[in-house]
Amino acid sequence: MRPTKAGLIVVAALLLTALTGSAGHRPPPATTLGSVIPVPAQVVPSRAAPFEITASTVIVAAGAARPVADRLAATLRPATGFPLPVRPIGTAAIELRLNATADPWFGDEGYQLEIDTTGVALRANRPAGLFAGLQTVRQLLPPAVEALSVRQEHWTIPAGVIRDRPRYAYRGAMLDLARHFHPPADVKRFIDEISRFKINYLHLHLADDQGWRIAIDGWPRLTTVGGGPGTGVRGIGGGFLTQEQYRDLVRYAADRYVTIVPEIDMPGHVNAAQVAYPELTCDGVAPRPRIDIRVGYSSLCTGKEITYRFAEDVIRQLAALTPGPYLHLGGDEAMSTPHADYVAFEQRVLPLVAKYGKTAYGWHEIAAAPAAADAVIQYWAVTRDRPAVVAAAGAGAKVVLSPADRAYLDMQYDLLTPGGLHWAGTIEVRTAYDWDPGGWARGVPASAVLGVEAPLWSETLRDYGDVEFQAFPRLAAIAELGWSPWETHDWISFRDRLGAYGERWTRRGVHFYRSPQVRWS
Ligand code: TNX
Repeated sequence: MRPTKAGLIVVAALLLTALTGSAGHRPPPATTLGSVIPVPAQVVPSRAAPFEITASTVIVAAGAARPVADRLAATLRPATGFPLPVRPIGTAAIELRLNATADPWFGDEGYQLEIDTTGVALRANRPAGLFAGLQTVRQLLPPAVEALSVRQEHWTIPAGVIRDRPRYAYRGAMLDLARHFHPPADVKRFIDEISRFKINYLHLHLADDQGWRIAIDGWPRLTTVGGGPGTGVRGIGGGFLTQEQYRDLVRYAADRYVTIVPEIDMPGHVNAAQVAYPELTCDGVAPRPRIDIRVGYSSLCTGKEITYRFAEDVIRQLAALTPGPYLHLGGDEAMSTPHADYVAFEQRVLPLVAKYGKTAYGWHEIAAAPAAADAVIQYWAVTRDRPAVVAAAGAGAKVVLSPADRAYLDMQYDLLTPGGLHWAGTIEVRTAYDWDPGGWARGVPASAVLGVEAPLWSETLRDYGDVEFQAFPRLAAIAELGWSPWETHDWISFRDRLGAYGERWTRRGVHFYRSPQVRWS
């Protein structure tokens, strides 16, 4: 039998223990090194005694490392009750440092964590890497670290070395605010949760047939009519974001190294906009407001100039509001737009995104337009052959994998779980975990894959508890597909780490699905 990498690591660890001997007098750690989601790229445990955070622990960090150190201290203070001062210089038990001598292996988001009995050294090229390392440190501490009041614990971190970096640059989650609006406070809670798993993009689906959720200057009725009370599925999902609220969300996410990707879906999925502005239809007659969940019946009038004035106003304003690189124009399920009109429409609007300094992004149907060669294409098909996507990738497009039968968080876990749809099948945790984004879309080379995203459509999600139930634990599975090297992919390992993680969700009050595939601690 060929020795596995994991096997070699264990052997190395045992040798190390044999050589260094003592297990020390400290209590054994509550977690093992490597019991982290997403699993780190390289883990070398040592049997040396763990490091223990105590009342006298000091954190040292200077310059751009300082904000991450402050965040680390702030996350550890409530449960430990320790002061954990952060100082610019000095000897410290916990040190965060940005590398003077950059090691390219770590890139912008990688980090190295060295833990021995005397302390913790966290190093990265960039603050985003320190932030990723901070998420790992949290998971290496006992689950009681999640408590909001002081707990008596040995706050140990297992000894060893972790070297880690992401497999993909794009690791996303999507939240649909159109079918049911979810207020900024809930979006922030969601950002808190996803950033723990090193998700770095949050795609917000801001408009659809049932509602329009972002204020656009010059088009006030989009939100007063299209986003007001009575909009949304069953008329109970009303609400919208002002531009100031959107900016605040962008800042909140950026503080957690999450970049927001706004989406306005066009030329289909536009009924709410057409109720507000009937001139966006071909006959100028306002359609009736829709609160059902059918798709494919609405289309912008691709032959009217006002359509392009509208699209450009929206694109210009969203680009100005969005520091991130991507602007998503939807493009899915335009069943009421004749194909030639669809292609002509995309040929005109996709370049507008570049005109305002952003990279266009769209659902895989946009691959039919040559302009998609400069875009990011979101693959949501349940089949693995999409020749148009292969052609676009060959012409330069990047692809984000969101196959609906694997990555859609709005699919039911099984036919008995409440909430969710099942048009793409049911998705238990193992189904969400056991696939490889790298080789999924046949004919799309691995080099064209930018990453992976888990979309959460909100037809059935009335409140934030519903959001959590659909997202967790499956989002953790998608996060691991996006971050961890394929060589580490192992369902049994993931299942066990997930089972141990459950206690952290429970302590935080996260309403997650207790899948029977997992033994929850
Ligand atoms: C299909 S997949 C849609 C959405 C629905 C979703 C429900 C895709 C790009 N469009 O309009 O909300 O199914 O699962």
